[in-house]
Amino acid sequence: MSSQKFKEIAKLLLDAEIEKKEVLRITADKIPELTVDEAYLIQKELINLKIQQGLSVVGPKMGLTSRAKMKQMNVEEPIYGYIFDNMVVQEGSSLSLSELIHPKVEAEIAFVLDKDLAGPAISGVQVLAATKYVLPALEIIDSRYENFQFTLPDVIADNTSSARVVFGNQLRRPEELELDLVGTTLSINGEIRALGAGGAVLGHPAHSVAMLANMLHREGSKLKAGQIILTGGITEAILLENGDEVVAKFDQLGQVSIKIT
Ligand code: OOG
Ligand code: MG
Repeated sequence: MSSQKFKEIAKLLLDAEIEKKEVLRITADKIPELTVDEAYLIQKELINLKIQQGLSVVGPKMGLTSRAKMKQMNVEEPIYGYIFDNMVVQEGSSLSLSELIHPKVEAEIAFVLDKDLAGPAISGVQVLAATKYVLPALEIIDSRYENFQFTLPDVIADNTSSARVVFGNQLRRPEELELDLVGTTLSINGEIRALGAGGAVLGHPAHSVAMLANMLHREGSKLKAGQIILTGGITEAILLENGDEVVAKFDQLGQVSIKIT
């Protein structure tokens, strides 16, 4: 597959995001045999286009790290993508549905490292030793594909559906908590729509960060101190509707909220 073809697909996905128009997934027509490695090359082209437009990376994210998410999306493998500065929405503020295609929300635990972490054999314990803070987050995902349906390579190319993120204001040291036991509820308009615990994410959210460091190593890159890293939805994602008041509560980590208008 030529790099020109990858660039064209990256541009198509970026245009879909900017114009808020869904597109047919790549494996349905353009490249049915797209591999995971090729999909990450398309993602890299997409990331480069965003950087050329003046955007900057807030941090990498993991996706499809919980059973609930894998089952919901019918994809069985964790993936990674990137969050950009223009995706960050202030905690407690509002987000207009008109900015997005068919957004869904998920509750996640985020990490901030105080040391760089490079694979290939990083473990959860090493992640915890390199972690400065953990904090709660809401991720708003918005696949650029028709009906939010895709295969593993499709979603990787589409920067893992990244669209918006809301970070909570409370920072905690990781040793103050047992992150796998941190209970989480995701409520909309006062009704709990999904719930789980940190351990739903690969047994412990630190394992997700370790896996990310090890996956990045394969392409010669690493996790950097100061980046905010999302570890993946604890529960299935919930489709957003106009007027929704979304609140994710995390035991000992506080809460994060957003209003959908
Ligand atoms: C892919 C992104 C998944 C997560 O936290 O699992 C993700 C998707 O479900 O569209 O961000
Ligand atoms: Mg997510």
